[in-house]
Amino acid sequence: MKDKQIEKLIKEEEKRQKSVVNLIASENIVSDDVLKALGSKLTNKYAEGYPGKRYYGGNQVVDKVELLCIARALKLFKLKPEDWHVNVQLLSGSPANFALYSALVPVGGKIMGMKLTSGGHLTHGHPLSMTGKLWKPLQFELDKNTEVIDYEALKTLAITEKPDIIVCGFTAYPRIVDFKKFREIADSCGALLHVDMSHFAGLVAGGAYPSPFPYADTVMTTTHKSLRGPRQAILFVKKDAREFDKKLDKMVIPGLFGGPHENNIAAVAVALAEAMKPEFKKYAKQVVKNAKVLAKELQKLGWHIISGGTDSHLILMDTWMDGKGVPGKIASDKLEKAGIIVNMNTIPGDPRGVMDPSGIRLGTCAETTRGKKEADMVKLAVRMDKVLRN
Ligand code: DSN
Repeated sequence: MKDKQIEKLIKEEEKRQKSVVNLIASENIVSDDVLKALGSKLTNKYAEGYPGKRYYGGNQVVDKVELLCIARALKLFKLKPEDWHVNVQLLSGSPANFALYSALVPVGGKIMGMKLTSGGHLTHGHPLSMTGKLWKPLQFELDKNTEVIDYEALKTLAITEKPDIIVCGFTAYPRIVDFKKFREIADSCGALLHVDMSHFAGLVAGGAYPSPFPYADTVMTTTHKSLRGPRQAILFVKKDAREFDKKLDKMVIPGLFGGPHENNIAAVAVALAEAMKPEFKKYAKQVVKNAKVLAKELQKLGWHIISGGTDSHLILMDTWMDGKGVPGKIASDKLEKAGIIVNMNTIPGDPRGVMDPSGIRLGTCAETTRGKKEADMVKLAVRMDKVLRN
């Protein structure tokens, strides 16, 4: 590179990434092919609009890129093009959720989603997010004793409050979600069911987590977490008389965004093809096996694992334990000093608060990409326990 300053920083970051154990649940390590597509000359092209309907000239090639990405997204999740419409232009999860609500929920309508402190996301209607300002938030929490979703309580809330849309999806909920029950709850109050599968999309693709598609009206995923692609998002909407496809595409452009990043879209296409390979199935299953072992070992060492374990790549660990342990921020700092990267996180009903929470969130996607197996998780748990108790 001619820019030596940036070259040096990129090298520094590469070195940092190599030298640490990465347990950030939303991160992964992409292939060289994904990086090549991201850094390709496709970045030079403006392509406002959709394949075959662009505002600028010269889109013969990027049209093929975008169509290939869409076809691969459908194939990976076993969807028929006559049943599902796909938009691959969204840059990340938050703008994708925002675009979906903007297209399908009237401003002032109600969004029902899991509270941030229970494992939901800001864009599931948190009062500080625009999704909780432009729409009325209806936030639910987990059952205090079991630390899992109480579907009966959700149904009562839905029937009483009649949300326009129910968001099912999480950034810090470790368990399998019962999509069928969510569908029944949505039907009981006439709401749309939107699944945000950003965290577990790769597990769905690899057959290690149930698919939400038989139940959802709309599905969003980011592509950079368990799916192991570049930073981008995909929106899937059911194709039927409700015309979600037309409403969504019109909201994305001209409603909210301009030119899509075709280099990102190409990189997503590469990741989707990688996720179709038999190795990816093995990978997804190993991600879950590793998380289960790590959770169990930490539990054996005396730590409170929220909900008693995990069914996915994600573990929520209460490090504070009512004052018997350390707050999440201190736990995260101590681990970082020891070369283990995690993020502090609230736990359900957190007594401490969002900026100084009681726990940490762990994930096994990145370390599984590096080839780590169950025995490594046992050692890792012992190492983490030593650091946290020091
Ligand atoms: N920041 C992502 C996560 O870590 O889960 C969600 O936006």
